[in-house]
Amino acid sequence: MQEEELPQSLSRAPVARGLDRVNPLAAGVLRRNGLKSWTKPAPSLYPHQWSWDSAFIALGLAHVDNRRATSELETLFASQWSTGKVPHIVFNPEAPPKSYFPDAERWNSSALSEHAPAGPRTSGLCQPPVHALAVKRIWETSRGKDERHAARARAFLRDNYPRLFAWHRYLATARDPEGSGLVTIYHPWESGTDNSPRWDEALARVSVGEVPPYTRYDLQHVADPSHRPTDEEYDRYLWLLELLKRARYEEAAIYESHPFLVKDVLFSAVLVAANEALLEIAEVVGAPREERALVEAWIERGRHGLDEQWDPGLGLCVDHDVLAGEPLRVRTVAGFAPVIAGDPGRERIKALLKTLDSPAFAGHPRLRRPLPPSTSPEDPGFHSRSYWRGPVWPVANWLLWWSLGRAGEHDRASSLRRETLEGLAEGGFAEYFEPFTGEALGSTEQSWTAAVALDMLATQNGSA
Ligand code: 9WN
Repeated sequence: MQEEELPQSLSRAPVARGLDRVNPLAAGVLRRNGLKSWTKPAPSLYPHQWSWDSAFIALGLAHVDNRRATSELETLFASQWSTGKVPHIVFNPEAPPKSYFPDAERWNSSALSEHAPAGPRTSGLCQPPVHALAVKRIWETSRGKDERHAARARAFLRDNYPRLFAWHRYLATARDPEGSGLVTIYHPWESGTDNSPRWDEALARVSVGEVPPYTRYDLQHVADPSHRPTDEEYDRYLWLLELLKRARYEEAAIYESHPFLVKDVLFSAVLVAANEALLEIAEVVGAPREERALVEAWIERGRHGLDEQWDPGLGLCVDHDVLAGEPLRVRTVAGFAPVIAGDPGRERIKALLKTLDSPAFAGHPRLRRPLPPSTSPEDPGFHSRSYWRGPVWPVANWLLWWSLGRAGEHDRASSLRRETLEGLAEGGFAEYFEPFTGEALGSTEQSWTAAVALDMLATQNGSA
């Protein structure tokens, strides 16, 4: 992809002065991280293909290189499991040795599960299903283009609808045997917010057994180990992985004996939003009526499930520990799940905006910018530099911005967009940012950070 290929429409999108370099710089990050048909999440920390990163990357690429956006998702979906699961990592056989752990050998999924793809090697987990939102964006950005473009996009939708449907069906069934409308995760890595204090209580209940020896490589790619999860957290992550392997990644066996089963409200909310996008895609491709009815039922069930998780005291939605039968009352950005799922009703929106504007989140007086920290600075689990325990993540800002725009909260959405883009103009395309100083943390040149910037620049209120 060449920077000069950027479409004219992007330069017309109104942005504050001084932000005009963000667009070509963001496109440059995606170009440099790009491999043959997909994009690394970051230059060295993440050398493989990650599921929800790819969805965000495709969403951003849709504005600058539609063909590359489609190949990003096609490469990912080529590794879909026969159960419908889209794996959280597709391993890059050409990644330098000892660059990321756990590697394909540690997961060993194709040997352990008949459902894993035979060719590409993958992890045994999944991540939030942003993919249908990206497919929808690819469709939207092809509109108004020449007939060749539009025909290619239509064919892409036709090919991908069944894969998306199978993916969502997997989540609505295997991951929700209770029919609660909420997705169960087996590991904090599935949430995408790995070391968030959301999981502390449930993880503390897991008694860790003998973990085969391992070496972490992630720490060599960041300036300071405090940006990443601790060794103690890694022991727990690796122990859960051992247990999933012992269950041969079989859903029923996992559900019977796994010590970490949590209903994740952010994951579930993304699924509702993705199901809405899937309905629109179903319309375009003329999908069977029974399938559309199922998707509609999943949407309704998802919203109802989220409603049950509302915590009036916190003014947020909270996760639920299936095994302990208890809510996990932690104040994190995931608590805004109802607005991400869409249509939560006026009262709920009002309560969520009140929380968002309060000192618990974007109204905290010491913040560098009024952007929500991943964990509330008022929560005991808060840590301003540690990964999902406090730093501001542009990708989380994108989710809120997009959702608020969809809810008709245009002023809030505009302010989130402006602050996010100005922060990136100032600090670059880092993975996450210290909330009080704006210092760039984690990896530099993070692909999804660049991708959400491209989408925000090209889009005013959430829809292209
Ligand atoms: C584990 C790639 C991924 C993101 C996750 C983020 C981080 C991996 C890690 O990086 O997770 O999956 O090694 O820390 O938490 O959201 O998809 O960018």
